[in-house]
Amino acid sequence: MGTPSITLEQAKEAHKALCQFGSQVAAAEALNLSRGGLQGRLRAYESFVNRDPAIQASMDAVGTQMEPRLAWAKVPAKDGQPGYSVLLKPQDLPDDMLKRMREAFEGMEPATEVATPQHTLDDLCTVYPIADAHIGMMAWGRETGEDYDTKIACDRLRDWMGRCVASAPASDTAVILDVGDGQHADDQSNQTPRSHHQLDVDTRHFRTLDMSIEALGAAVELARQKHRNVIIRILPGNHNPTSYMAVMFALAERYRNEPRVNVEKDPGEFFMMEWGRVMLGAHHGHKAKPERLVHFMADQFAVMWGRTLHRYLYTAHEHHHRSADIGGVLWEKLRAMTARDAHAYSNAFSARAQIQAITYDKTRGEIHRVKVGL
Ligand SMILES: [Mn+2]
Repeated sequence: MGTPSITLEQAKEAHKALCQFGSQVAAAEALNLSRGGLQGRLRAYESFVNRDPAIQASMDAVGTQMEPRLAWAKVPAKDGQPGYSVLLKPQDLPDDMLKRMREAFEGMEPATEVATPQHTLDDLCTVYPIADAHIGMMAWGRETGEDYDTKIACDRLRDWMGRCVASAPASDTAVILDVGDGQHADDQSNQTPRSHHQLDVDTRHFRTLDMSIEALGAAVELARQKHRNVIIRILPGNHNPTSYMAVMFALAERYRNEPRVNVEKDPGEFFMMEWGRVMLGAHHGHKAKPERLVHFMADQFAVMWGRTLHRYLYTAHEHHHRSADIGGVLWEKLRAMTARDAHAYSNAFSARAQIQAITYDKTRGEIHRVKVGL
């Protein structure tokens, strides 16, 4: 330590000199000390006089008289118990620092539950589809026209969700729908799992998952300030057929005691929901063309199909918009949230990044839409 330890005698001597000479300047001169040196000994004397009896007892136990700045003291073995070392560390926070800390904490709002919004529109449901976020992807702006990395992706997700929520109606229910490829890589091999295409990744997979969970959690916090109920559904894509589970399980645990937030822990790759006379379906779209997905909806969810009049199917995967009426379903392929990577740029893909808030009325189907993008 840089500060030499002060003995009890030196501390007492400094106090005595101050009493005798009446000023710190005179006392320091008499003891041939700088004023700072004298003040250090006076502080040591104060700490000795005002010492907590428990601290004094523990110092007696290890055989020291003055509180050192920082020191290890050995307690010898006794009665068959092994010896151990104690770190003596003074806790001398000046009064003004304590005052400043108290003032800082006094102004801080405690963390509270998000209150249920008082006014929501019972017949409305707003879906926030987030397609192909590709968190963890790396794009170099000089090569692709736009930088992208994990931080940019997560900031974008929070910012765009905030804008969507602000402009959407105060619907009773919100669905945050990750339509697959929420993460760019499935593990640290940095290849697509099935085709082994090389991937440009920003960083460690651990960090990508951690930041993905935080960003989606932030999206939920935004949504539950406006909507009475929030449903979260995370679908797998071809880039993250396994790692999507980590995000899903983490969010399910995060909201396990929050009755207004329902994280769908569903092992299937299809999202299907009924809202009045509305049928909503979603799939990443990498395994079947939309026509087959529509047939599948009619076959597998025949009862829901029969009860509904307005039917919608969302897919993702190809990062550009396309839409068609297919046999009683309005199918829509969504733009991606991600920027283009080097592969997309070199293949002359030119789609713009976007997320949306799409609102459905129980009897009239889609009635409102917000688009947020670059
Ligand atoms: Mn995909």
